[in-house]
Amino acid sequence: MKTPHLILLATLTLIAPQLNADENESKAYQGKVHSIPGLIEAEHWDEGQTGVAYHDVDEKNRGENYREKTQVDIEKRPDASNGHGIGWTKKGEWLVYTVEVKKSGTYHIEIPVASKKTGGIFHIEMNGKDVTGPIKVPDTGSWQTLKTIVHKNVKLTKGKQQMKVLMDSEGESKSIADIDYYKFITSDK
Ligand SMILES: [Ca+2]
Ligand SMILES: [Ca+2]
Repeated sequence: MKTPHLILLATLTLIAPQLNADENESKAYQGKVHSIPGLIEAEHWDEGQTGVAYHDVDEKNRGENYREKTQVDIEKRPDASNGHGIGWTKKGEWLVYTVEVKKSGTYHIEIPVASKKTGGIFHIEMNGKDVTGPIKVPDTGSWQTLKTIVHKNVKLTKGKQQMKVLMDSEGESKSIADIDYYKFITSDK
């Protein structure tokens, strides 16, 4: 009489790790892996649940319902690329983007940001390794004014990887920055 239980147990054991793997997976937004060099819209972080694809301190999306239900604060703004960016950023928040670096080398990143008063500090990791060091956000005059900052000397290794943008500390603005996109440009001749 024990056999059916054993079969059930064996079946569950086979299925369970797959379910967990799926739940804990961060997947490229709409199945499109971001290419580097290239432009990555800040609002196109990975699909996946909180703690996997993102962490946002605000319980609800404080801005626009641009994509699936999420805690991440998306902002609709006509001055931004793709008409959207992220806003209401707080210390401890992060976003994951599945990317493919096409060529190993040195890059610089152009990032349009907006901040009323001096913004905060964030950094970018690739597969858990800090590749930028602190990126400081200046006062751009208002939350409605995007200014492109350029972060240089970013060394990247070829291959598919997880890019993670981490909000480290808040500035005078009590936030880090509104961010439109991250554009990776090769610095190598
Ligand atoms: Ca937030
Ligand atoms: Ca954008």
